[in-house]
Amino acid sequence: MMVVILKIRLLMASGTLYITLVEATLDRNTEYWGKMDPYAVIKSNGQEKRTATHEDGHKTPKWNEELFLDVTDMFDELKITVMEEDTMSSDLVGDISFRIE
Ligand SMILES: [Ca+2]
Repeated sequence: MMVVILKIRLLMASGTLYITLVEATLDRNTEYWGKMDPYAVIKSNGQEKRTATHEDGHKTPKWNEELFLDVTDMFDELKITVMEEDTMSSDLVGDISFRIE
């Protein structure tokens, strides 16, 4: 079971959606050694943006980073994925999808 609790702020202004990814609470650890280095990715309508990596943020990463997407349709699905950065390949920690209405 993967649970990701994200704290985000949304602001819509003239066709642009501003998403502030504040922080997350993660219930799993994909890292064998040391602490997780989580970052978040948002995807919608073929667009993709990511936050910086919170090094050693482990299960309570804080990004407090504002990203933005062009919104063509108010009902576009928005997907937020939390990844754990690794040198070889990043691991999926959890994800969530929702629509803005
Ligand atoms: Ca790592």
